[in-house]
Amino acid sequence: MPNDSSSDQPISAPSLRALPSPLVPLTPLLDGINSPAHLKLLAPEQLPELMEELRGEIVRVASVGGLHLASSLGAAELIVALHYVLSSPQDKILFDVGHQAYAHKILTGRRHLMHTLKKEGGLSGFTRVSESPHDAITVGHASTSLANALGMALARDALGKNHQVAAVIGDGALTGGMALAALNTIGDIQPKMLIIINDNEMSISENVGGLNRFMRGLQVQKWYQDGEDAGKKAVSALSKQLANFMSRAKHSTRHFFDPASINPFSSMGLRYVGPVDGHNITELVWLLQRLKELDGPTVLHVVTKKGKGVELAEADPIKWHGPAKFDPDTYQFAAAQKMYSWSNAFGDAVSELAELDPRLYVITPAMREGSGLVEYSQAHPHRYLDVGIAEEVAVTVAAGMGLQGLRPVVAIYSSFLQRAYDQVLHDVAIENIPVIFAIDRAGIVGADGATHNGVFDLSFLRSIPNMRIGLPKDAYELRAMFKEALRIGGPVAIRYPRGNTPAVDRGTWPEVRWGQWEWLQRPVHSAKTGTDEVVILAGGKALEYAQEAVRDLGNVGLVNARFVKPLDVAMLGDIAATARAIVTVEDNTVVGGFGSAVLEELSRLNISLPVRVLGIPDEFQEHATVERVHALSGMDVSAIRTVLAELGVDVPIGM
Ligand code: HTL
Ligand code: MG
Repeated sequence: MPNDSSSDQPISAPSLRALPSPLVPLTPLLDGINSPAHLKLLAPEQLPELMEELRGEIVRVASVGGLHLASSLGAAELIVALHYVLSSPQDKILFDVGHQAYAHKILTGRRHLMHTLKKEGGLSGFTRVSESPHDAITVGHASTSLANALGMALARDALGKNHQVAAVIGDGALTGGMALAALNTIGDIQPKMLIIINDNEMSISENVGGLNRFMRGLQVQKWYQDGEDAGKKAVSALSKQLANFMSRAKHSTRHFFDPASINPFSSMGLRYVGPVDGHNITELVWLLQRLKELDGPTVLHVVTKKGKGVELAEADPIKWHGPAKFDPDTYQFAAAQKMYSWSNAFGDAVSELAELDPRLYVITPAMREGSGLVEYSQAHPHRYLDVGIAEEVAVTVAAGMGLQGLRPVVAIYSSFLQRAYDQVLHDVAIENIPVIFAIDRAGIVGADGATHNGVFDLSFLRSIPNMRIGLPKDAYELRAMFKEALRIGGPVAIRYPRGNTPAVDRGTWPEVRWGQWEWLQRPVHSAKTGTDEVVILAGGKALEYAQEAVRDLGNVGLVNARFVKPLDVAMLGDIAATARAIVTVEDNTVVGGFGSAVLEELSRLNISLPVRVLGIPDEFQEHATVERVHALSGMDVSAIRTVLAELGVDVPIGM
């Protein structure tokens, strides 16, 4: 990973470089910037031109697909202004979620590595402390920046330093409880810091929540006050007020520009400034130069457009939040085949189940699109709730619904459920309340890397009493499990991976009994060794690998271990009584996961036989393709075959 502060080029005026190809536009200003120090050499009048170059660069970088284009386009001016005015890495600039920070990466010495974003061995899609001294925090999950910034500001004061701490937080991330709780403490403690709200009215989908409504109100009121030529007038009016204010009360914590009669930020003791146009680079620079001098906490409310500068992205920021591969000149997508994802399988299942069961209610913490719920939300608007990026709230709202006789389904990504552990345990499980957890992106997710991998849910859920956990092998089994979950009640988790699965016929509802495993391949007794055989136990994504691994191995048993809690104790007992060895495979950490559950049960049965536990090792897995991470983790097809060979199975070489 590059270490920018040590590799900074000697500071020189921006130079013109030869074009690598006639298709690549000239970027004379950007070419001269390898660190924020170079950026500061530009005159303020050059910044608008730099923005053009930077936007083109971001579009080219993101055109390979799977990158956060629209958010990074929207935050570009803000990032340039912050680096122009502050001095990173001495001043700390924190990005909430970190998905909007491509301009920051480009300006801090990583431009030449942007083509490696989210690829194996390449740059992270978010900010990472270990990647650059300019990345103040390691992120990927939302709403952490304000508490982190508060900690840094307090550390600065405790250590007698005097740098600035600035957190950039989106209106979506601001809906998270952690962000709001941090504001509460910041208002109380009054540390010197900048809180920049990047308000684009969007989370991944349209933003929700009372605070969001309040901020809309601020905007409307502001434009109304300022009359026709809103944007420009707003900022210059503000500039005048700010100048007056500064001369009058330099250290006051009182708000000086507060268009709403009741402003929750000012009420909490935060100096509120805004709303201002987040694409007017000149005004942003002017404002930040002044705000950075103020004592106490200042909230700067910046209005931006998600996808700014690219017409299509501005018009459809949901589609362009993380677009597939596109042509950077024409913005056309490569004609992609429509695939059926696990999320689609879930969306179809709940849409149909809602017709059959009036108690069903689906809750999402800001992940309508990713969770496959667009159709459901349109078909059942009165039994659908988006709580914003507030996983804890999603789970406890479900507990309340469950207590009142509904059958809530919390649609949640595995890694984001980590946020709501106590809510699952305390609010749902103790009273055995019927809440179904539809856990998407379970297992390795690939390009989003360590922050987004969902490899802990089996471990942290199976330790909770009353919890049931199932891993469907395909979309039919998923449907069967949701139907069964509605029948049995209590807390039930159904986990499925990122990626595609064969489509199902709608209206088909196979049956499954909770806790019952399934033989997929019974081992043929081996005359050659005279012993009973090795049996593989695997569920979900890991089962795909296991099936492939035993395709030509008739003497190895394979079980669809589709329930991790409870285990199929009867079947496990039978297998343990006759098998020579057991291999477990799971797309979860091996620490406390499925293999651990099997070992615990064998211990209880007082049976000892060789058990090999394959899964994700006890380390954070970095970004790479899902298949590569599984291979590196030692749980893919070839790893399974290697273990079988070690256990004495006759495995043909060359597969
Ligand atoms: N829940 C949590 C705790 N963290 C994350 N990151 C998500 C869900 C998923 N997520 C994102 S980006 C994003 C969500 C919900 C929207 C953020 O909206 P915001 O920023 O207004 O803060 P904007 O895109 O610039 O509008 C990712 O996982 C990347
Ligand atoms: Mg937003």
